[in-house]
Formats: sequence, C-alpha cells, structure tokens
Amino acid sequence: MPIRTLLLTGAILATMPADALAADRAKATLDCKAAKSPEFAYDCTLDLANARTGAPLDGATIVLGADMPSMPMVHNVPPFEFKPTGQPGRYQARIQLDMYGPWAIKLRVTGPLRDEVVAVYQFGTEGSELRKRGAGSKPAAKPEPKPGQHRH
Ligand SMILES: [Cu+2]
Repeated sequence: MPIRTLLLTGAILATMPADALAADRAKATLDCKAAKSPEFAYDCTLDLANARTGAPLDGATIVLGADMPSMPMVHNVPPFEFKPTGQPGRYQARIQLDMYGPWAIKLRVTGPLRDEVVAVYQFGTEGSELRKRGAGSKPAAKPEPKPGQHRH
C-alpha cells in the first residue's frame, strides 16, 4: 500500500514543529573564580544563551561534569548542578575539583533547549581560563602544566 505509507509519513512530518528539525544550540560562557577554601574549589558563573539568536536562556537545568583529558579514569569528580541567579540567562555553581590543570568541562543543558557543550579550561590558583572549545579549534599557546603539578 504505497499511497497509504506516503500519507502516513506526511502526517508525521506535518506534526513536527520546524524548530525540532533545526535544533538550536546553546552558547555557554563559563567563568570560575578560585574559592578561598577548600583547595581546588571554584565559584562558577555561567551565561547561557541561544547560540543562533543570542537570547539569554532562562529556566534551564545545567549539569556540569569535569574530567582531565590527559588523565582518563584517574579523577572521579561528581556532577554539579547550576542554580539560577535571577539575572537573565545567568547561573552559578560551586564546584570542587581535585587538582590544578586542564579540565574538560561538559555542560549538559536541558529545559528550553537540549544541548551538550564541551570545552577545555585551564584551572589554576586564580580561576578558569578557556583553552579550546570542542575539538575543532587550535589549543591556545599556553605551556602545558609542569609534570610536578600532576600528583595523585
Ligand atoms: Cu589529574
């Protein structure tokens, strides 16, 4: 029954909103400042926006995961959830890492849109600094952490 199949397919496509076909991405700007104590704790601010329109995204659930790309399976950092600050598209979280160095930060966004944003940040005594976004861009010209900083 080819005609019936075609009609059915058409009906399914017609019920899908256009937005679902071209899913919007999230733009996440993360800035973490080292907390006074304990060691390796950071107070992080996250600005979340629709990457296409630039509009701030409120009402999102954002879970942060952290791992060291250079040390897979070594660290076991629990996920941290961001809380809204009341400012448009701005969220905050206190996170606890367990050493300085490059951390791959994965932000899982659900709510007004669903996305996963991964970027590598250098975490140090002051705070976080973006090293590279995703896999496509070149790493910043920054020295690798000294081997002495990697102790477990
Ligand atoms: Cu490490």
